Amino acid sequence: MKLIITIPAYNEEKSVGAVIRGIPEKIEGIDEISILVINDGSLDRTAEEAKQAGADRILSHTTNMGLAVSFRDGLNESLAMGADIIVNIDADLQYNCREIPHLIKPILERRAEIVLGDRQIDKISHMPRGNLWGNKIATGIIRMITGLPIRDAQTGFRAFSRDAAARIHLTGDYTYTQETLIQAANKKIPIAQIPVEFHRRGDSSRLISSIFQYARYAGITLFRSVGTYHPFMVFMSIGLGFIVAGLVFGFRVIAHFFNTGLVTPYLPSALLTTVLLILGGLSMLFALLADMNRTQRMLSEEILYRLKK
Ligand SMILES: Nc1nc2c(ncn2[C@@H]2O[C@H](COP(=O)(O)OP(=O)(O)O)[C@@H](O)[C@H]2O)c(=O)[nH]1
Ligand SMILES: [Mg+2]
Repeated sequence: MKLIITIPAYNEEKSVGAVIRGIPEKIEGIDEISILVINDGSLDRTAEEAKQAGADRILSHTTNMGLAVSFRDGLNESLAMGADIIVNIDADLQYNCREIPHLIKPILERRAEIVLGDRQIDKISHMPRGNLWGNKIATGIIRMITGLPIRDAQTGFRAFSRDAAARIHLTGDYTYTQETLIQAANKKIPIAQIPVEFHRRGDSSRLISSIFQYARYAGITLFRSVGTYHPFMVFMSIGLGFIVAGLVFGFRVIAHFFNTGLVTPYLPSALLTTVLLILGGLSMLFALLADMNRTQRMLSEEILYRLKK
């Protein structure tokens, strides 16, 4: 069993070395451990510090591409390096490397293919109020979309089996946390959750400069993910919405038309009804097209899965 630990890092010279040195040298059930740092265009000594601390491979981007791209590259590189299990942990010492053996246990015992380290954000006092509520709302939305009892959808401390990593194809370029869960739920990949420690960050977040920016990007990612897997439902609902609105506004017009054959007394309503009904019909046609596109995506995903495997 080969375990690869991926560490996305952006300007983390102060902590990346300590994270790497904290990784256990031996783990029960694992024959080989490799450490892969994704150095995302850091302007400081992140790469040197990581190398010195014993990272086996450092994947460097020339410029800052963002965490989602780095995470995706980390998963794909790990698969290419022959990983059986992949663990992602942040470079900022907020998670405890000593907990890696617990995190991978459900995968070793074949109880799950993905394991989430639940930060138990209700029990900690150092998370800023805005982040706390942002996290709770985002997790609530993910629970609704996936139908799974996820406790912490934004955690960065996660483990993946080789098969799960090969099945997940990320396309978002800002956050990977929700997209992985939505895909996993759609593909019925079993997910386990274990409580983990979550410490205060020594300096400021590299990720969240404003909670509104995060909400905007996360919103777009969410909408895209749902639209990707349930386009028929999304566009049919929009179409039905237009048609119902059209019928409500047009009730009098239609009744009058059937009685007299005229719409002239209600010309503005007639116009609005026509527009709404056309939009509804178009949305429904679009639902059919999008559904065909989804079928194509599923076929492409199957090819990608086999290639990655
Ligand atoms: N590769 C890469 N990693 C990033 C980027 N931004 C943040 N990270 C890393 O992702 C992890 C989580 O970021 P962090 O700033 O701690 O986010 P927070 O814990 O949600 O506030 C850390 O290891 C960061 O170094 C980025 O643009 N690229
Ligand atoms: Mg952090």
